[in-house]
Amino acid sequence: MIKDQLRQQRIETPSWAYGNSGTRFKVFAQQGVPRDPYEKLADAAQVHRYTGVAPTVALHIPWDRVDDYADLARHATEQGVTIGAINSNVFQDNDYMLGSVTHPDPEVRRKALRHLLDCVDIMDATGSDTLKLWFSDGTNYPGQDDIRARQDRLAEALAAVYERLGEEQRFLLEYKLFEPAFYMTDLPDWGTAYAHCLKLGPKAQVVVDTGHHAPGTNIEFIVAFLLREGKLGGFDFNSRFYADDDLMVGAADPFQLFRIMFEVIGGGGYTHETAFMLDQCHNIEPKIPGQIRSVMNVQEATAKALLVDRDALAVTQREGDVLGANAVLMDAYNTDVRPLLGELREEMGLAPDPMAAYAKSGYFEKIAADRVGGNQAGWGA
Ligand code: LRH
Ligand code: MN
Repeated sequence: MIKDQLRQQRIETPSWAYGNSGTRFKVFAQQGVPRDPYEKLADAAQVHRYTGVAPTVALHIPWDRVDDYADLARHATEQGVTIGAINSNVFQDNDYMLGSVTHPDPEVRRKALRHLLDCVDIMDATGSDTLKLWFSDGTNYPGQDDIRARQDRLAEALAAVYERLGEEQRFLLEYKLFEPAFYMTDLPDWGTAYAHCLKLGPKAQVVVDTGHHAPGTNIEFIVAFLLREGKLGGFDFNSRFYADDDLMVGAADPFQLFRIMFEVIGGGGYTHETAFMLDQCHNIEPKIPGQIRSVMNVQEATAKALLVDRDALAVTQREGDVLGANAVLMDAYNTDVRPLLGELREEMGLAPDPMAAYAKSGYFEKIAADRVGGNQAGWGA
């Protein structure tokens, strides 16, 4: 039973995790980094090859711009993966200094909306059904712009994108507390994203990036609430010690990831309707192993959450047995699920330890030798 549920898991890896990334202080280049989206997809296919549960790859436009998106989708299929969410990018163009879809200048707003609609065209060309919208829009000083007017502009742009979506398509609206804006962010929290999505309709849902909250935020409460409302579209999984650190999911706080997956399962969200995406940057660690480890962290948290004895929990909760109820959850969390996952991988025809299997494959040595010259991929267009 639990193995069947784990075998059904689908985790989407982000194309940008395979490229160079860093901070404002330094982006460290690494050997063997892909130079184009084709090589990124080849690397992502390695993660699926050794974990069996990472069959889709999110793209980011223009970082993954190509002349022929249908050909890129064909290449993905040849590699054993498919293209997942299309991520828009209205945060790197000089014109967006004061905002993109919320910018005071209607000309700039039109330019930003044009990009969002172009991303839907790319969804059509690649067969993707999901558009992920994150806006860096915000202000740095009180009085810089009118908070309410910017919400009107945001709502107008979202409505235009919603209108353009096809029957089977949806968009996921991503919120973030701060950065790059440091006074007010136009989409700062789940409530603002939820309110906009509610007004738009069923094809608009909220994506929870686990690095986008104020310290101390109970993220699993947000998950439970959005699931209850049918407005949880998915996750950008990563972890952090301080801000939007984009570290490997489960690395900084594996217990939080377990609590989140516990609410996902309890709220009926452990389905393929929920997009379980990774959104991470491997600034100093090797990229493909970093993604494999991240997928394994999600598998482990999910296995532990699936192990919770919900009948026993219901009894202890009904009886107000506080310690008893907490113990039921901690028993599951404190269960070592690695042997179970090792067995599952073998039953799936995979090596029990994906990290060791990838390391032994020689793939890294091959790409380090082959990928000489050209421009390594990164966050630059
Ligand atoms: C913004 C964000 C968003 C992406 C970007 C790569 O912080 O989480 O999801 O577009 O990272
Ligand atoms: Mn994100």
